[in-house]
Amino acid sequence: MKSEDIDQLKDRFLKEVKKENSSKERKKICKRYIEEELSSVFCSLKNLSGERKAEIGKKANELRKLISDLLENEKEKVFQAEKEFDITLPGKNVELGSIHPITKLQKKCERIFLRMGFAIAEGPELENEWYNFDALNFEEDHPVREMQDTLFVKQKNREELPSQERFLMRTHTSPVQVRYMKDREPPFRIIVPGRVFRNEATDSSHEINFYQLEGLMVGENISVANFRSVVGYFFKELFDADVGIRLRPSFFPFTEPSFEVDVSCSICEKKGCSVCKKTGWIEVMGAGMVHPNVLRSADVDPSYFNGFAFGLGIDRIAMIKHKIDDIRLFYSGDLRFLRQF
Ligand code: FA5
Repeated sequence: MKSEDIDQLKDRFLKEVKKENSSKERKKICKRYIEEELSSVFCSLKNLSGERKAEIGKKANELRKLISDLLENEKEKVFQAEKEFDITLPGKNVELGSIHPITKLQKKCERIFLRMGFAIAEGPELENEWYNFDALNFEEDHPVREMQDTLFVKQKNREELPSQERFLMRTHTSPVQVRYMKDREPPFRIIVPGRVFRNEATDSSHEINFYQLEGLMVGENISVANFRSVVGYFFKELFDADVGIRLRPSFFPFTEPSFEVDVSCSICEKKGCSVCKKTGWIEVMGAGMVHPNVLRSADVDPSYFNGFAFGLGIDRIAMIKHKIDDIRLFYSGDLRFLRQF
């Protein structure tokens, strides 16, 4: 080793640090030169004769001091930068999102039913035909099974598959009735909030994707009066007022008798508008006494147990509650709309 080798090492080092803009990288270079390059120089000193050892050792020490000072200087710069940070400056604005009005309402509905002793159950959005239709007593040729109403999943040789293996996007939350009852013993008191899908033309009160809240109460000697009382309490709590409720006879294959529940239209105060189709009433749920065949599908003996079920349209309730005249606004992603909740 010659004294010029140390000069060359110094040149190489200075070139490298000058090229680097980031303080972090400059610190890395300094450390590398001290820990690798210079330490191998110091190691090889022992093989040198006295005079050269002293000359090269001195130069190497000078170079180490230069690099260490630079390293200290870089550390100081970072420290100064941190010290100069003004803690009195206003913070950066973090844009917070908010909970969607439908989710907010769903949570509110859940809280009311929880107070009445209902439990919350869930089921899959991708459902099979057996749970969505067969188990709920739908006839093989029921019109809702048509492509116009239901979003079916494309499957190879679909027609040949059993209904348990034919998939669709659930058209309602009712399949969870059977899913829930199947492995449990009555009595049951559950609600099932969730997203459902229908293949329909949209308008101000119909969406292709919307939310329902299913209710199911099964036990001994349950009556329509019990149902009327539960929904009466629910709507009173939800609207914080006595809204008008009316039950109309209807038909669902999975309930007998069946009814449609309407609440008075708060958007037009019953004067008639496009949402209530000029009737002053908005249909918000389908309901009825659970059909014995549904109980049988779930292995519940209908000679001992009976009950009621209902399916509430959460979007429709949100429209009434917030006086919104078009359901499509909920799914428009328009922040001007969403920021109002
Ligand atoms: C049903 O879906 C039944 N499963 C409800 C039910 C459950 C009946 C249990 C009996 C026992 P229906 O298709 O009527 O029923 O829908 C229920 C509610 O969902 C309606 O009252 C309405 O509030 C809402 N709804 C229906 N279609 C749409 C749509 N396209 N967009 C928004 N909300 C809808």
